[in-house]
Amino acid sequence: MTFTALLKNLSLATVTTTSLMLATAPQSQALTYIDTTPSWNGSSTISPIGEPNTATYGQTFTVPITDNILNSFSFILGPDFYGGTAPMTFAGYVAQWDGSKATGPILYTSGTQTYTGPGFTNYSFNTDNLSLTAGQQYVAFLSASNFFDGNTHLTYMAGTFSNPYSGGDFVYYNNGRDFSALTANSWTSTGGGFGDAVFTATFNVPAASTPVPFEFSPEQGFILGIPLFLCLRKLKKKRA
Ligand SMILES: [Ca+2]
Ligand SMILES: [Ca+2]
Repeated sequence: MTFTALLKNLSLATVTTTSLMLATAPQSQALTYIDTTPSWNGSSTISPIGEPNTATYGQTFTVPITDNILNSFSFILGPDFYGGTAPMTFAGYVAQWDGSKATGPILYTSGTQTYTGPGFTNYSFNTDNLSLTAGQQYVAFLSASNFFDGNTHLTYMAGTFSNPYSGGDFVYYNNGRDFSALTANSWTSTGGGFGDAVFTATFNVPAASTPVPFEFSPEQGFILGIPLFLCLRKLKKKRA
């Protein structure tokens, strides 16, 4: 069949049912994991975190080059500090890290969490596809600063006291109830001395644009088909 014959056989009905897939399938799997848990002995901890003094513990991390979407992060708290000062109320946060402090806006704030003890409790935060800058350092942290009530409430955080993760370290700030100090002043420890927290983070690639399969409606197909119909007629006349 020649190209002209093929054109002649192309009916308007064919045009009206043409479907086009414009994008590839979405990617939702986490592709990069940071996980220092294998370097934890199951009992070592850093303490104390909570009210009244050392209100903020965190871990700095470097965003992978292609997988720059943060899906989740986690820390482990416990056991109850000296057996009696839980509950410790706090929230989880993410912000950019400038080498000595959090900087810019707080990019993620969790709901209120309460450690009640007595054992270790894993706190995992779903950051809902938080888009970060590839290669840039950030800090994920837990802070009790916004939840002080005048009563001492403390616990521990699981720590590796080693350096399984090279893209960041455990950091802390004795910022008391002053949450704004976290982005204003250098933190008390900006890394190195305590190794890495027992910390996980998951990342994936930016979601591909949502697939947009579409079909021409009969009306659209008719309208789009008119120029083709005229073109075919013109072609037919020319050949005649
Ligand atoms: Ca308290
Ligand atoms: Ca480290």
